[in-house]
Amino acid sequence: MTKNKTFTMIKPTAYKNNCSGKIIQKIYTGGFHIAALKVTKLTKEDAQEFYAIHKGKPFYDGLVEFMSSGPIIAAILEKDNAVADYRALIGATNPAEAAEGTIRNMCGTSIGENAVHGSDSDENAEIESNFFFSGRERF
Ligand code: 3AN
Repeated sequence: MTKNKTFTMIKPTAYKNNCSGKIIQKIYTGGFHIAALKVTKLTKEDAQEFYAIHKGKPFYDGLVEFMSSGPIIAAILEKDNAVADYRALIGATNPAEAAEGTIRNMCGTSIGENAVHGSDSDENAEIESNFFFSGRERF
């Protein structure tokens, strides 16, 4: 049976701070298969489109600016119950409130620069995966 998937990005600050290795290790020890992975960089337009659901919120412009400010790592992760299990592994949106041992607790520096993105539903995991990866980049 095909496992569920989720989509993640290691955000610019975590990438710049050399936190990517620790995050990927957490992903593996959390029982996820990495089906696709790449270093890439969002244009401002890419970030606007990716975060369109947040358009109009007070943090939207800053989020778009930040997410297009430097390289990121994008990945598709597979596991049963992938969306919920990955959100548990990354912790609360605000790193200050993220539980000990979670990725955001470990590598996040502020609510905006919170180390990683994680899909919030199976439907969005599909949309977000397709935003970044072609069929021949998935294994
Ligand atoms: P999550 O990533 O935990 O699902 P969302 O979907 O509410 O959180 O927000 C998407 C992203 O927007 C967050 N990862 C964070 O970078 C940013 N964000 C959310 N709330 C705030 C806020 N109050 N101030 C600054 N940035 C925020």
